[in-house]
Amino acid sequence: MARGKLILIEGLDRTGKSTQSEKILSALGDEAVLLKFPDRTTRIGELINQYLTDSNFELPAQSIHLLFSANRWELNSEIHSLLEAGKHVILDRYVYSGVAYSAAKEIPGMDISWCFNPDKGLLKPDLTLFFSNQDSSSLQDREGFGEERYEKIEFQKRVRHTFSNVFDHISDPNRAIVDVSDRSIEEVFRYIEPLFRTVINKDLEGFTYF
Ligand code: DGP
Repeated sequence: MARGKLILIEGLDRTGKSTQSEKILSALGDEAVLLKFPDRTTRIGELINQYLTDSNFELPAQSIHLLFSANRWELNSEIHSLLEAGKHVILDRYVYSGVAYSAAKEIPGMDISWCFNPDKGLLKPDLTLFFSNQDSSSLQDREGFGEERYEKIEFQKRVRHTFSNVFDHISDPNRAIVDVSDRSIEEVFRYIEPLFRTVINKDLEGFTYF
């Protein structure tokens, strides 16, 4: 049986990643499953959720970084099995967010290479769509923005910049940038649909890893 394909939707906060991930899932129906990182439902995920939502819950930046990575590792064998069983797996965030949000903290010693290390060996997506917009200033007008730890304009600007450094560090020919500025949900979907359908129809053998 042909293996399923791993499709990653990555990007900046509030660029419509989750909406488009759901739309891909609807388009593929039973052939696909959608997983979101961080997965806040596991024991590790609960800790991550507490860190993101409770400003009094402090952890060293290195510790929370490793927890986010551990959260990806705890689902790695499930993702592997799903792909081997022929299911397509759609991921809403993954390794790139892991590296970019932590490296954007600019903590001495926590450079991109350090941040990437614990994720080395995770499955590499067959397609990565990176959702971007023109600037982060309009974020503060979005409903609910500011409720979680990283939802601060200055930090988001640093994350934007760090993502491009992360892309220079981690090469991947199967990555495309999707500029969502001034595009409706339907327009974005029309743009990405041929991209993920092409990958799904490919006959790929074996897996690649970060
Ligand atoms: P989300 O549930 O997609 O809104 O993500 C929650 C927040 O956590 C968001 O600001 C992005 C950030 N984030 C997602 N994954 C990681 C990660 O692996 N490491 C770090 N440091 N932050 C992450």
